[in-house]
Amino acid sequence: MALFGRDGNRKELENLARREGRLPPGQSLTLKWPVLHYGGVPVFDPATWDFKISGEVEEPLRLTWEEFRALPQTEVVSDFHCVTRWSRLDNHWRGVLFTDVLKLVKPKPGAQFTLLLAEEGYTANVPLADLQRPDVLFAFEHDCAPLPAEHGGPLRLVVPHLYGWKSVKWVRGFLLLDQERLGFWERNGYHAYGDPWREQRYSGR
Ligand SMILES: Nc1nc2c(c(=O)[nH]1)N[C@H]1C(S)=C(S)[C@@H](COP(=O)(O)O)O[C@H]1N2
Ligand SMILES: [Mo]
Repeated sequence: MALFGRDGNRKELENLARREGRLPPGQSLTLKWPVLHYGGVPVFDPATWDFKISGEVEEPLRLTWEEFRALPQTEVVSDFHCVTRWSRLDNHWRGVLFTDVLKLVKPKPGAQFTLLLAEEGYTANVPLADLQRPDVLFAFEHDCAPLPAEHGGPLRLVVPHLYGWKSVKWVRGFLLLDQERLGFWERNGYHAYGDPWREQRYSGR
């Protein structure tokens, strides 16, 4: 059920979301859209931007911005949970499903893990199977508008069922791996998997 656009204050909506099982433990509802990231906001140049897939694939792939934008598009509505305890519900995303991107390469049999690669060296690790869910996409629109640069524009990953640090902003590609390789926050004390429903916030796995 859509909670946004209804009458009521934040606390009422939060109670409703909790009753409906939409808020993971220890999270509170925000009606705003916080901006959260490490480092600066990169400048986007469509002429030089590319998206690369390599690692455990038969042939590495490189797509230009034009080629990426020509891929089939999908809309997904999903909730977003940040490890710093805010959740934003009913986000409308538009972009390319991870599975539609993966179709363009031939993963080697051992490929079970991924490392997402973003501007300025930001990375996040996600098991391949978790990205193959029907609500995981590379998004370039949010709530029917181009994704603002501070929220990851031109392109970000959205992984609704894991904490927000896995939803890599300014994403530029990914590695397929036969062994787990930890990403930026995961090496710095965050949980390797990050399931908000099990409160996998920090360290351990
Ligand atoms: N490249 C990059 N992506 C990132 C981050 C970051 O520091 N760098 N922070 C993550 C965290 S912790 C969260 S909660 C979300 C926040 O997304 P938002 O700023 O659009 O709300 O982006 C994630 N993606
Ligand atoms: Mo976060």
